[in-house]
Parts: sequence; C-alpha cells; structure tokens
Amino acid sequence: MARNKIALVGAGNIGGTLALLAGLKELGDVVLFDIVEGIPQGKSLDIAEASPVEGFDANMLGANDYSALKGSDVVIVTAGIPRKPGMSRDDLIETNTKVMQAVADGIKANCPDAFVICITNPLDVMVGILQKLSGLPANKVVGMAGVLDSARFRYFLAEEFKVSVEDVTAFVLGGHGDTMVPLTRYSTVAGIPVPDLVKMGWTTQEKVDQIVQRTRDGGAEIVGLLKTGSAFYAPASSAIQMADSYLKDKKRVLPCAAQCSGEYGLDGLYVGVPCVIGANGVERIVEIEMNADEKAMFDHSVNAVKSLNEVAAKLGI
Ligand code: TXD
Repeated sequence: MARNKIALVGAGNIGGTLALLAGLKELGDVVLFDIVEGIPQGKSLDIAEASPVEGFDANMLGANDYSALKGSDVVIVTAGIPRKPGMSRDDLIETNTKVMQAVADGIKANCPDAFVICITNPLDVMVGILQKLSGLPANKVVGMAGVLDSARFRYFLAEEFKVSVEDVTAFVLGGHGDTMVPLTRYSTVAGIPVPDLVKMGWTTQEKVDQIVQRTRDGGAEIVGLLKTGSAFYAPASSAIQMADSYLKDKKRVLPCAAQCSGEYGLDGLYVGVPCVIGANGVERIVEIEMNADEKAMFDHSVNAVKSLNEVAAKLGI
C-alpha cells in the first residue's frame, strides 16, 4: 500500500515542526511548500537527514510550485504572517486573506479530495475563506485551534492538580481568540469534573478562574516571550493529532473550527465545536447543552467571529 501524502503549505515555524512530527510518527510522505525559495528545500533535507537517526521512513520534499501538492491526502495550511507583540490575531486579516486565495487555488487544482486543516490566523475567518474559495466540501475543511486551546487548558490544570496531563481532559468552545469559551463543567481529572474538584478542596474557584484566563491569553503569553513570532510546537502537535485521526479513521472527538449547519443555531459559520474526525473528515458535530452563562460566553465569541467575517467580506473576498 502506498504511503499517505501530507502537504504542508507554509514552511515557517509551524510548517517545519509539522514536517518533523509527521516524519517521527510515520504519517506518510511529506511535501513542504512555501513561496520563499530554499526554506522548504532546506528544512526538508535537514529533516530527511534526521530520519536515519530517528528511524523513520518518509520522503521529504521541499517545493515552491503548487503542482507538488498533487494527490495529497492531507493539507495543513500555515501560510501567511504570524503575530508580533502588540498585534492581535485580527490585525492579520488583510494579508492572510490574500494568501488564502492563492492556497485555495493550489488545493483546488491539485488535491481537491484532500482533508484540509487550516491553522493560519485569524483562524475561524481564514478557514471559512479557504473552504469557500477552494470549493471543497465543508466536512473536508477544518480549522485547528480548539485542540491547542484545550491542550493549554489541560496543561495548566495538570500543573495545578499535580497530576499527569494524560488524566486531564478539557473542553473549549467558540472562536480562537480572547473570546474562546473554556468549559470547566466538562473538564475533568479522570472523569471528575473541575467544579467537583473545587468542592473536594483540590483547588479554589479563584485559581480555576485564573487558569481559564491564562488559557484565553495562552497565545499572547507565548508571543510576549518569543517577541519575534508566535507559538509553534504545541500548534503543530495539535494539527498532527487531527491529521492522524483522519488518516487512521480514529474518530477522535476533538474541538475543531468546523462549519455548523444548524448545530448551535448557526448556519454556515465556522466556529470551534467538538467534532468527530474520521475517514470522512468532520463526521459529526457534537452539540452539547450549555447553561445560561456558558451560552452568553459562546454567543459573545460567535459575534466576535461574525464581525471579523464582515471585515473580511469588505475586502471583497
Ligand atoms: O491555533 C492556531 N490556529 C494558531 C495559529 C496558533 C499559532 C499560530 N497561528 C498562526 O499560524 C499564525 O498566526 C500564522 O498565521 C500561522 C503560521 O505561523 P508560523 O509561526 O508558522 O509563521 P511563520 O514562521 O511566519 O511561517 C509562515 C510561512 C512563512 O514561511 C512564509 O514564507 C509563508 O508562510 N508564506 C506563504 N507560503 C505560501 N504561500 C504564501 N502566499 C505565503 N505567504 C507567506
């Protein structure tokens, strides 16, 4: 059986890390694409040279031409510009919208059957534009943000509770950004919901509130430390988990930016919701019940995504 083919559009910090992880996990052969000449070729060769040491077999190809994407099973898109200190994700909208236009054409022409994972910010808007312009079905185009946001939430909770990160589950909904909705009621340690852990004296509500806020600001915290770019290790790990679930038909339940059609009272809008990811892409959107407070936070987040979509719409895309 031929190996899967994974195309990475954007060979920057996340793209390079994605290529390394895809190799280490033997997910398939990798094409690293960028408009900058030399960078995808150099990173691919460097990773290929690590393969005898790490013991993985995967072709690593660097490319500047979209024809290299031909027949890809998965495309992960990070092309665009990242945030610098003081910039919000939304400041990226104009530049990255134009980038999505080129990427959508490249995908449409070369691998219209691929499962496409968009990472480029502002995420919820970019993934919607990519789906629309590529013409791929909505179940085959998703955005990565929720896996990362919930990983941050899980890490902070594991630190607070002094338990393994593996035993902490976390749940986030809504748009990627300051309005994201971490749901503590659905976040657990080995099945015990966080509010019960507060009652059991494992932590205080105040501490949980601080962790929720730190999760919302998780991206900015890294940008503030790095100063020259944004997070890339955890974002790459998160997207690889989504690709893995698709390629192996694992049907993992993962929070992704998916197009809602009726779920959560939304029609045609991309926003972060729990999804089952399997061989058919987004196979199901899981609709949970929210209490009044959670619903208010979710609506606030949805409105933020909608107003950004309006900004993008004014650009004529
Ligand atoms: O949770 C999330 N979704 C995110 C999103 C978490 C972290 C970072 N997130 C966003 O991912 C970030 O705001 C950026 O929009 C993307 C990519 O972040 P990365 O850190 O990898 O940025 P880099 O290192 O600047 O890489 C971007 C690459 C760079 O090599 C450019 O030359 C290339 O994109 N680029 C292009 N490639 C192809 N085609 C076009 N048009 C193009 N323009 C730039």
